[in-house]
Amino acid sequence: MSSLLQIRSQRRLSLLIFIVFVFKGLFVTGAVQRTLEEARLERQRLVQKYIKTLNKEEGAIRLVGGETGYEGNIEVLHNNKWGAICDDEWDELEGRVVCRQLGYPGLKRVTHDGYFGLARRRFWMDNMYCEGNEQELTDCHFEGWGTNDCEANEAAGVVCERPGTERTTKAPLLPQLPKFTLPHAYRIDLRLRGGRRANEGRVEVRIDNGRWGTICSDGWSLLEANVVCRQLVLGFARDALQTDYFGGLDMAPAVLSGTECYGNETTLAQCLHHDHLRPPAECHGERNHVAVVVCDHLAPDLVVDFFELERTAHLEDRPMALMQCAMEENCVANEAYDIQRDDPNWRYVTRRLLKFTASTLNAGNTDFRPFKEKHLWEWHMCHMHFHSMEVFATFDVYDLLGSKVAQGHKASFCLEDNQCLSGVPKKYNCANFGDQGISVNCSDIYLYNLDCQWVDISELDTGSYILKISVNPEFKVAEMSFDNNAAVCNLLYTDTYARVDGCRLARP
Ligand SMILES: *[C@@H]1O[C@H](CO)[C@@H](O)[C@H](O)[C@H]1NC(C)=O
Ligand SMILES: *[C@@H]1O[C@H](CO)[C@@H](O)[C@H](O)[C@H]1NC(C)=O
Ligand SMILES: [Ca+2]
Repeated sequence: MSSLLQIRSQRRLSLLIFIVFVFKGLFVTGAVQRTLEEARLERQRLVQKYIKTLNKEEGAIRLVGGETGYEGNIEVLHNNKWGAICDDEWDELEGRVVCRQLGYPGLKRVTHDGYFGLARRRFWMDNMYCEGNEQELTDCHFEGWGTNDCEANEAAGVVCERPGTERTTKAPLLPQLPKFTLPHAYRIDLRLRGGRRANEGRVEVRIDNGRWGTICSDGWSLLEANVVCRQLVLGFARDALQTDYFGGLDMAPAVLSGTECYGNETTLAQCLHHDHLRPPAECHGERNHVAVVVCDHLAPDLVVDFFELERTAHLEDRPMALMQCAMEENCVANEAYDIQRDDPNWRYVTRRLLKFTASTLNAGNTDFRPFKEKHLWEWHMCHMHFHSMEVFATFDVYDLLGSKVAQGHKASFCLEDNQCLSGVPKKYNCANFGDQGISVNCSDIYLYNLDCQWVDISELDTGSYILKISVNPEFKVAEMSFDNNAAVCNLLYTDTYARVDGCRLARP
């Protein structure tokens, strides 16, 4: 009982953060400059992978019985239970999907006949058939859950490429066509069609007085949609959809594909597209789906308060005995789990944590609301809290060459008004399944003394690093701008202290 009261009184104990294990070096170093889009996709895949595993979501997969994390027999989650996969018809096409789903750079080889041990659980899948480009194993064809004629020694496995090996070893998923801005000399017209109101609809483009056409929906995101809304003087994008709800390709064929904006362009012509003379050069989206926007003059705008970050950052050595909840929530580095497994005195081993307060202001003109509807929030036992967003914030440490060296920390938070400018009433409150959000001119604050509000840097050598804190990192919730959603700071880590300074606002 007393612990419950304590929880009520500690304002944000209810916080929940996931640490996602991002393997050292998986993000390839300096030499290879990747496009924003690639980085975004990679990050999204990793996050999805871990969220699925941690949330025990249908279709999550894991490797068991291997010596390293990137090899083993495969287990898949169905109906909340893990099950093995039978090796009948198991070959490279299936193996590739597994390694990709797990976020590894590629497949080294597939294994048969229980190479990594007997199947420890029932077989969930048999006679797998993948085409090779599926995002998840469950997208492949198989006999049906549990239908199999397999013995325990028929477990299917994989050895994936070691994380950190060069991406060049991996054949690109899709051929990358070159992209260009549209020529200045052209006249580019833009309109929305098929919507219920003037502020929504499929995006139609006319290039140099040609025919009106739609935009291929591949990669269509809030970044591109924001540019369309800006150009049409309709404000900001509230939604970016890939749909035929407002009429699809049958209403107007696509004239642009590969559209990719940074987000600060004033017209769609400044964004990158496939060669417009061969439209649509390439479109993989769902049949008949086109790019759609919903614009709005109201939008939230989260801004990271880096002064608070610089002021509060400090080190703490914390015994693992006090981190059991945090370990359950995966708020520690991978190595901590090895210690727990191998060292009988693990409770007395300490982890070194870089702690800081993260404060986020909503400087927009409407409330910031969580991505998930209230009925989809998940109860989290350890911190006794509901998750309202899969990932609200990430905390990453990079070395000076740009490689991520401390586990990327993904956070699933409770959002509320902790502090508002004078005269602004607090509205959102996490307690008692209250509504979550951040009001205009209010800040959501995660104090440094909260569980999981840290980066576990135990394995890091002392030296100079870059600390990056990002909110709404996947651009899942619409905002006026994403260029102020991250703070990038210098981190000096010595034997006795840590200092964070020189922060600037950036893009996640
Ligand atoms: C958008 O921002 C990027 C990165 O800051 C910059 O390189 C680019 O020139 C900007 N583009 C426009 C159209 O302002
Ligand atoms: C938020 O604060 C800004 C700057 O102080 C002010 O201009 C604006 O009117 C405020 N908005 C609301 C809704 O309180
Ligand atoms: Ca923002």
